[in-house]
Amino acid sequence: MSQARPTILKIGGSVITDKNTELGVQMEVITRIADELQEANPRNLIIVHGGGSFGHPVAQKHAIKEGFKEEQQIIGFAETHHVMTVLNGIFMDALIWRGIPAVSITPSSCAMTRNGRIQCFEDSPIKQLLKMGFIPVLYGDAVFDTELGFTILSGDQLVSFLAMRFNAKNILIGVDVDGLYNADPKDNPEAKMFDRLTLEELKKVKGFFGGSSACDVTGGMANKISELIPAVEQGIPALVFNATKPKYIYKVLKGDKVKGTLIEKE
Ligand code: ATP
Ligand code: IP8
Repeated sequence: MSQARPTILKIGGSVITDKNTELGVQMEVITRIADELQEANPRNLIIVHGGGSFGHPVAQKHAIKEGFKEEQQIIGFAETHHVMTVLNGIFMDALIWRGIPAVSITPSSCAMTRNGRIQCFEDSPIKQLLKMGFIPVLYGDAVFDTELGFTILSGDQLVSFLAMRFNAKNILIGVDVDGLYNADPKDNPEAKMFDRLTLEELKKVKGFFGGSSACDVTGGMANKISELIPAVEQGIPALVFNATKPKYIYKVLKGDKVKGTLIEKE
């Protein structure tokens, strides 16, 4: 029997951490998300979480994304990877102690990039996890790069890559705003949200999507959207929604309608 098409859920660092405080965790949000995952009891789900106030400030301090240039960065790479494992541990704790069969997969141990783009990825453990009913959990990480020595692999690149590799049914992108707007809604209260965008429309409005107001080495919303395009081109729909809102993760996993921006091929 062939494996059912998985859903890829990204939980943004803006959701589970406080991006204005280094190593600040949004514990209440993590707890609530774990409760919602337990209640939704999803099958065929891959979760990817972002770096927020854990990965980004450390990666920025040591210029990890730019690659290896000097000896002092070596400890910086180790620290960046470590803080991501700490955040992942906090998230995993909340899932495991609720009886959710989630298993953490460390990107730096199964992926290598070439100039920042995934070049090889060992997917057999994820295939096996899905086949056996587990929920694989990955995250943006400091990874090894064949040209740069090392770099940062964003959770957003991973989401799109996994969606295409596993022929996902859909992509759900949880962030701390309601969807995609014609300007950053945090800077502009008049900004208008898009309910639905086709790829053609998305490409026209791409310039509206900016970075993150907090420390972010992977390009904020603008990069998130660029990463999504190849997966949507393959016919995989993506929904950008607010994962800080109670019950939203539960509803999107159940296929219920929530406020957000749906991106479809046409
Ligand atoms: P992380 O990279 O830590 O995982 P994330 O994936 O949760 O973080 P960000 O990279 O911080 O999310 O991107 C989300 C932010 O993008 C929002 O908080 C918002 O302020 C900003 N943003 C910029 N332009 C727009 C726009 N046009 N529409 C919506 N959000 C936007
Ligand atoms: O938050 C970046 O992943 P993202 C992770 O998904 C690091 O962009 C280590 C900065």
